[in-house]
Amino acid sequence: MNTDKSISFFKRALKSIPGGVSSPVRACKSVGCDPVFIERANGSKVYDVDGNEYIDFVCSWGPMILGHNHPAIVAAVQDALGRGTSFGAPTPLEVELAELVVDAMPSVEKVRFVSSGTEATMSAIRLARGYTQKSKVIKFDGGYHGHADSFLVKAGSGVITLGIPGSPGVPEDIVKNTISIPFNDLEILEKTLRDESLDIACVIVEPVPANMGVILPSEGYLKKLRALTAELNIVLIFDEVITGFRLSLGGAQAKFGINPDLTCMGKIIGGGLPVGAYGGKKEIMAMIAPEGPVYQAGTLSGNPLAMAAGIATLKTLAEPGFYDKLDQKAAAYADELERLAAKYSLETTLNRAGSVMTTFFTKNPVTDFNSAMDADTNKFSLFYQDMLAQGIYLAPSQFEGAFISAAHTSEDLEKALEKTECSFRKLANS
Ligand code: HOZ
Repeated sequence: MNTDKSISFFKRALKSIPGGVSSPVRACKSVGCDPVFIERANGSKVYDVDGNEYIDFVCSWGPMILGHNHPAIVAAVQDALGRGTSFGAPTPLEVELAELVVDAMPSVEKVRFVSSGTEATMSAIRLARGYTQKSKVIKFDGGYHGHADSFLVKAGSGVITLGIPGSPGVPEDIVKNTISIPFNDLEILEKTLRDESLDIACVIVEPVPANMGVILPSEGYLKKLRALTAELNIVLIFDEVITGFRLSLGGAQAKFGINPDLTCMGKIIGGGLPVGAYGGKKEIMAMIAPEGPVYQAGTLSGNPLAMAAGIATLKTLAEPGFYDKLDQKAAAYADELERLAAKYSLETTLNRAGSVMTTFFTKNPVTDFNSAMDADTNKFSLFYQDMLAQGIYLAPSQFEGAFISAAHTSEDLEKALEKTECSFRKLANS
């Protein structure tokens, strides 16, 4: 595969952009590759500047659940574009998307739009602190909630991928207000939450963690988390930036039947444009300025192009049978991946939630950060490089998910399985 143009763009990018990248492909460093530069995408495929075609399992790291260039989204954005790109003022589109979100997400009574998932999570914890008048934030080891200071404690995603322990620039004074505990451990959870000396304002959790690879909550774990936080007047925040509109139209909360107090959204809600949102109980949301005293702002929040893309996406996702079809396709694909791994006696564990999955290169069950860290990242790097060379575009990290979109055809998935078999065979013989 010729990637000369990507190589030359990367050299050029290194001169003006730190590490040559702005997006999550900074993780490429961990798999010993430089990123390919993308020229365009359509449906289930992305095309690089050298004209190579890839079947895309990154899906822009989650948002492209309908595939690239979905006609409804393109039409909606084009229509909005003709009327102006930003007003810093309310629009009918903003109200329509808010109503769609409130209808879809069981626990969300009111929603505020921002421009990224990070903005949503950092605003949500400020709100939780303002509402409870308490200070500490509980998160989970390997949980990733964007890159605001408070979350860069035992964080997932690029932080574990690049092996960064924390981050210089985050003051100790801020870090001391974040407590990170292991996911799926009920005993530590209860002990921590019941410790009155901690002054806990909120717990923020990805209900299905997907930034240390996909991890499933153990039976009853989220239910217990909800019960304890309700009992102890701690605000429960679901970070549904990945799971929202992915596991079902109502996200993980609808899937598991658990209502958090606040929900953070991003990715799919913007249909590929930069949108985030946070929402929840009216009583808590009433604390946000200008209704209440908790300040939060953003010139481009509620941007009309992004709102239009979000509306078109959510309306398409609401079509009957959408998630059943997508999940069945993903389940069948995951079964085949597991069959192939067994055929070549590879030690892997596949975790899947609906249409997002991770194949960990370890035979042990992966239930939390520590067990995720058992995965053989060298093996993953070889696998990644070989798959890329065969035209299969995966996230360049063992600790991310592979996304299936509505645009993946059975031919795409068969082809991806064929290439996977080739890679697995090589790994088995290496
Ligand atoms: N949430 C993104 C993928 N899980 C990572 C964002 C980033 O690394 O920029």
